[in-house]
Amino acid sequence: MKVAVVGATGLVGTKMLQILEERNFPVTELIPVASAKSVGKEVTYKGKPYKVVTVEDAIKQKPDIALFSAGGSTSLEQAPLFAEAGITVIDNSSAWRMDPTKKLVVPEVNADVLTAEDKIIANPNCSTIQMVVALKPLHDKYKIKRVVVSTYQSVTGTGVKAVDQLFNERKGIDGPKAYPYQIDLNVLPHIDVFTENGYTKEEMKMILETKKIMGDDSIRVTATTVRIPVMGGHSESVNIEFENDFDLDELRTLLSESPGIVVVDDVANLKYPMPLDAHEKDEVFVGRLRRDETQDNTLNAWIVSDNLRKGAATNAVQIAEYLVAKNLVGQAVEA
Ligand code: 11C
Repeated sequence: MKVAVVGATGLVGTKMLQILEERNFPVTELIPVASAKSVGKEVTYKGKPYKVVTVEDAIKQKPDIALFSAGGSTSLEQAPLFAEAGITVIDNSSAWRMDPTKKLVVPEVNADVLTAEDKIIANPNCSTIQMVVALKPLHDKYKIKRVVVSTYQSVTGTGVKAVDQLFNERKGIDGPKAYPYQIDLNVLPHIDVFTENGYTKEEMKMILETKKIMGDDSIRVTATTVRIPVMGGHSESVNIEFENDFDLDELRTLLSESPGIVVVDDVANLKYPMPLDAHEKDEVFVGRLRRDETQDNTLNAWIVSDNLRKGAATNAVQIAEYLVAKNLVGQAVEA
């Protein structure tokens, strides 16, 4: 596969290169792409330097797949140029996620919706991805009625500027701010912009994307998304009400046998998921499993995952792996 990575110098783009390499994705040619100010810079893949090129140059080289992590407006403008040239785009921005003509995919949940005709495929928001990986087996078995989620999100979800803000504040250095307030030693109940209904866009993403990925509009979701001064990964406290009752041990076993999930739930030995442990891992870690004793058929859970990996780059590469495995991409499909 000829693979272009658009936004190759950003936090997620860099992680995409790392994950393509780690998972030994069948890259025959790598085409790193970035904005004009990064063209000519070099990125490293499998120990070799590659020069960053423009979008136009990348399209001329006709990659089979383009992994996009270049922001919503760039994606709206440039993903169709790739798609029109027959290149399959897997886009990490929010640009196409709720477009009814585009698939929104988490491989463990709904890879089967993909076809060779899908030329722009949307990668969901990080906080949504880790939640639906855990929700899917539970929904299949017990049928979810309602989800109440509060998040504790890493500054890496915002990007390099936010990571710099956190460490500058920690060292007492004045510098550019990614957030309207100090993030070190603080908590901001505010991720992305506020919308008319008082929820933030991040909260609305969790609500709407969950229904689309799970393929079930009847699941009611409400969310509060919060930024905390942490790297490593996003954490989520999730209250899940089911139509049917569950046995807690059986539910724990079900989760531990489901794809992409590691159950860490041994409070007697102080074992529970934490972003420090999830960092640089591809799985979704689930723990603190317990009954909500105030309501029938209801579970409390704690879900942690590395937002740059499963929440972004790993999920995108897994979509690409699925397309390759099912022969839905590349020369063979076009011939
Ligand atoms: C955050 N979830 O942690 C965001 C980052 O729609 O892909 C990813 C935004 C997105 O700030």
